[in-house]
Amino acid sequence: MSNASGPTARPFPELPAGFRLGAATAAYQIEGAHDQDGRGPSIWDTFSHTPGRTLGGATGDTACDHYHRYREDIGLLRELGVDDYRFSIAWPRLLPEGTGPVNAKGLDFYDRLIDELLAAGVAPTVTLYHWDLPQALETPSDSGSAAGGGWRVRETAEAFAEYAALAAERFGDRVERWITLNEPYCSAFVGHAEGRHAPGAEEGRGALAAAHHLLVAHGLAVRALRAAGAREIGITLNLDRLHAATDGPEDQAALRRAEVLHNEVWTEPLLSGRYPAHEDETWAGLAAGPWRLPGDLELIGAPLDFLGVNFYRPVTVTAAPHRAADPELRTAVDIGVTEVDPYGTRHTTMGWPVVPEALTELLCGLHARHPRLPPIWITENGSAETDTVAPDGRVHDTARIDYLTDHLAAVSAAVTAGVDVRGYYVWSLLDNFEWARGYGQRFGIVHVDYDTLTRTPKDSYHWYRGLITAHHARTEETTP
Ligand code: GBH
Repeated sequence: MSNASGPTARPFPELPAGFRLGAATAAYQIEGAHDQDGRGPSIWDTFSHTPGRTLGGATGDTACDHYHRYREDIGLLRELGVDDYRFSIAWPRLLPEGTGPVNAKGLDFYDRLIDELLAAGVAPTVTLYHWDLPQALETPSDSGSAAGGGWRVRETAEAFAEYAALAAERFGDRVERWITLNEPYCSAFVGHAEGRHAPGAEEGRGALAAAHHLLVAHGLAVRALRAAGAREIGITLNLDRLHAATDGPEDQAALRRAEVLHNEVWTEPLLSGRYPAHEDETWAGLAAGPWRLPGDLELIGAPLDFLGVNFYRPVTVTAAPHRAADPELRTAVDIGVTEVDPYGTRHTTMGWPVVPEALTELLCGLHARHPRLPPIWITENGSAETDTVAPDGRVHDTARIDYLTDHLAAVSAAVTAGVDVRGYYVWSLLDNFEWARGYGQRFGIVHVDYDTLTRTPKDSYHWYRGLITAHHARTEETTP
């Protein structure tokens, strides 16, 4: 396609007819209104309000105030012309205690959101869990009925299935795609072993139990969603395209350990119905832990309609001594691996190297390794940049336009090579609360001024709009 694509004047990447384009967000990162209309607290409220946990003590109390400004934000989506919008439901808005009494005002909010999206011609893709576990499931309140323990206990997976059933019964007639979990790797390991995400724990066993219970939660939710007649069901993983720093045996062994921890702990049970075989005690522990019950792997490995993949950057690893003194932690994330950065290329403000071909390689690798691979959706891809509103009132984020152009071309190359990729969502519609990094990282194609909450579409927004228009025109030409 030869269309000039705006500020960088590079051609738009060619995508197959019918390929769907969208944008993504997550509840805690944009909604705010953390204590309004009956929403219960989540582990991210607790974590962000704990001193020292997030950059500058940032919280999601207000965030982008999307809870009150969703009509304006849907207007931005309509103007943009996206096919799909991926957002997450805040579990503690529907069920303030995680289980038990339902909050009608929470259901009403997502009803209105979904109806307005449909009126704007945008299909909803709903993530059920983007990290905001109801606090009552982590530590029970005096009045609460939950047992506590969070993802370390099986009851949380059972509560998740009830929540999934509630959401599917209420919204299933209007939701196109359901994503059970976003990046369970982060929930299990960043949250329970590294402690950099909520609930901020540094436990080996706890992290392994959480990993298993998250997978069980996924399996139970798939069953509940199917029973409620949900349309398409999948899960979103942050899979890594990994390299070893050298060909030496130690780095190659480190690479294998990282492949297991970052990718195979998730892809093997989900796509092959088994835990990865590895000599390392970690994975033996995960597979044989007391948390595993007969039938779990069949449940976890039930067929999916799609696999969501979030991709930002490749990772290169080298062998390193264990960092943790605690031997229990060594059986979880501290696997004797450290990241190095040999990438002589541009880096985003996250410090992440920009290497688009790594996305093609990741997708082709998945396709080659998994005979049962369902269709893939890129459910997040994007770039954090230093975006400021220029004197002309615009945000000239040409580096982001380059990033998105190159990664869409990388997806297109994977499709050409035979990988079944159905859609691509930009992370993110809005600048938002970037977890432990607070408001210091801007991923949006729309700028948010956190003092006034003014939204300013960046140049990348206008570029994406042009790309979507051109893609739709081309799809109409090729499909009678
Ligand atoms: C995704 O995570 C998330 O789904 C999304 O919510 C997020 O906004 C987006 O990517 C961009 O990061 O805070 O310094 O401890 C991607 C994987 C894992 C990247 C956790 C940041 C924490 C680094 N993320 N990691 S730090």
